[in-house]
Amino acid sequence: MRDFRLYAITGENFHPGRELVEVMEQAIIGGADIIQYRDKTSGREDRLRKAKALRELTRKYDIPFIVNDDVDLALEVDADGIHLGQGDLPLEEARRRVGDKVIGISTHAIEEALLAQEQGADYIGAGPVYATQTKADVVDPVGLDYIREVSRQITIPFVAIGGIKLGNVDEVIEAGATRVCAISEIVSSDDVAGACRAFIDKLEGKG
Ligand code: TZP
Repeated sequence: MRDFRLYAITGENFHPGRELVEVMEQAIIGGADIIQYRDKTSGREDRLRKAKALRELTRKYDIPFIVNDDVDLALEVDADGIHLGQGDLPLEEARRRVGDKVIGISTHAIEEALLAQEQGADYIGAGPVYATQTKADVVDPVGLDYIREVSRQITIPFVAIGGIKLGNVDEVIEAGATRVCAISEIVSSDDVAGACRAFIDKLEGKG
């Protein structure tokens, strides 16, 4: 898959009154280079409409578009890939359905990371690094040690996720992450593009 640095995921509850597509466009303008549509609350029609709009947006900027959890939706809008949690569709079944589209897998332990890699995941999410309120069923934070472990043992791309803020991302990078993902720190910002630029600066060692 095409490599990336800053992975922005949608989180509409963090920006009431602001349009989803506008917020995500600001994220892209600020340097987010992959976008995931994650939505645990909207109904089918809304989800289809939003996913189509984000597909259009990401085409305009030529960056990958990933859909969380919903293979049918990913196929319907011709997303570039799908992101699956440990409790979602098994990777091998997802691969049969999406062919050579990107498959990302959330992992919380090195055994899960190694298995995802062996089964042909294109990238893994590693986290939650810190406690986060964003994900309801999230497991306990895995901490920076997990990031160190993954960076030593995993050869496919991995992205650190969970509670990552501009104020703590330095230590995540120091632990070995070269790609980070954030929801609340990006989309709740008054200056979404500026928040992304600041993340990129940190990833480039300039922050
Ligand atoms: N998966 C692991 S933690 C998390 C997801 C989707 C939520 C990340 O959100 P935030 O606001 O960046 O902590």
